[in-house]
Amino acid sequence: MWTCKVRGRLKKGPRLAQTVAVAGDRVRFLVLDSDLDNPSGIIEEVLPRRNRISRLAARRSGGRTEQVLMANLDQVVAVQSLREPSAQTGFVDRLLVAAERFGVTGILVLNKWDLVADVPEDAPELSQWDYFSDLGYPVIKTSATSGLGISELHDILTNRISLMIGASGTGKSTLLNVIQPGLKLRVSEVTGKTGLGRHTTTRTELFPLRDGGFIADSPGIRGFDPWDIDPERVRDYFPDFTDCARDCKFRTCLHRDEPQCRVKALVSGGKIPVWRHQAYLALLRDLEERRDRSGY
Ligand SMILES: Nc1nc2c(ncn2[C@@H]2O[C@H](COP(=O)(O)OP(=O)(O)OP(=O)(O)O)[C@@H](O)[C@H]2O)c(=O)[nH]1
Ligand SMILES: [Mg+2]
Ligand SMILES: [Zn+2]
Repeated sequence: MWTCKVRGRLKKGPRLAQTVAVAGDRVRFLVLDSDLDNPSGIIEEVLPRRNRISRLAARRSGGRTEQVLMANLDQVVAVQSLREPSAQTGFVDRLLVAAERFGVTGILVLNKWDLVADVPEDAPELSQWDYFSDLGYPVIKTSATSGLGISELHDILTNRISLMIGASGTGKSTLLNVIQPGLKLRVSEVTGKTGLGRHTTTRTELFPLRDGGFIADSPGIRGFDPWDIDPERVRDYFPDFTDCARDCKFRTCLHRDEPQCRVKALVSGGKIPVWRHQAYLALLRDLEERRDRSGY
């Protein structure tokens, strides 16, 4: 494996230095040392990206900086744990929007299934996830402890380039260690008091999979504000809205306050869950506010 630095001049410009070269990037580099044990080089050029997964960088960056989490990927795996920490659909809705936007396949992993063994499968907190599977997203129920869903996860990762993403402590690194023990990724327990993770993984790193493909493990993130989406376009990235939107009275309907909106009718009728519509409205509002604030 070649250890490379990024040529200084590539870091100039409006973009965050940390996203000049990210996991999954293809680069051209100059060999500095071809010593077999520890070869090194310097990155001269990052080749054009086929696609990417990006979010808005932390607020302190001024609210207008893109943070590219990974480039040139086939699929993004949203990892949620059902307990310790508890799951949030809002995160999944937003990540799937980013995936739809850039043509990346979205997959949902519900981990720590062993911790909800006594909860009936049709309890709302568990059955709500079936909605994503009805929409066509693969939903995999896993437990790193019991082995549930591990072979399914292994198979969906094989021969593809994927990114594992989710809150700290959901078990991203643990799952990868079970799938491929040689990875020996560092993991740690969630804190007892708050039930939150400890941010054990500190950078996004890409690993080859034994049976083919590549997997990137990434540090836990709390929120996900998708990058580069117009408020007027966000409805197009909710596949459950796009079909029925043809029956809204107005072609420009944002499914919010407009009269004779088919999406709202389906929400009232129970065909689209209220939480799903709420997630859409919250994202729409965020994107509008962001545009008002920063003027683009
Ligand atoms: N009960 C149970 N615990 C699990 C499961 N998967 C992971 N854990 C535990 O959850 C804790 C956190 O696991 P990590 O793999 O470090 O979580 P992570 O998502 O990589 O966290 P960050 O690197 O901080 O983002 C560890 O104590 C794991 O043993 C599971 O399926 N069931
Ligand atoms: Mg980790
Ligand atoms: Zn509508």
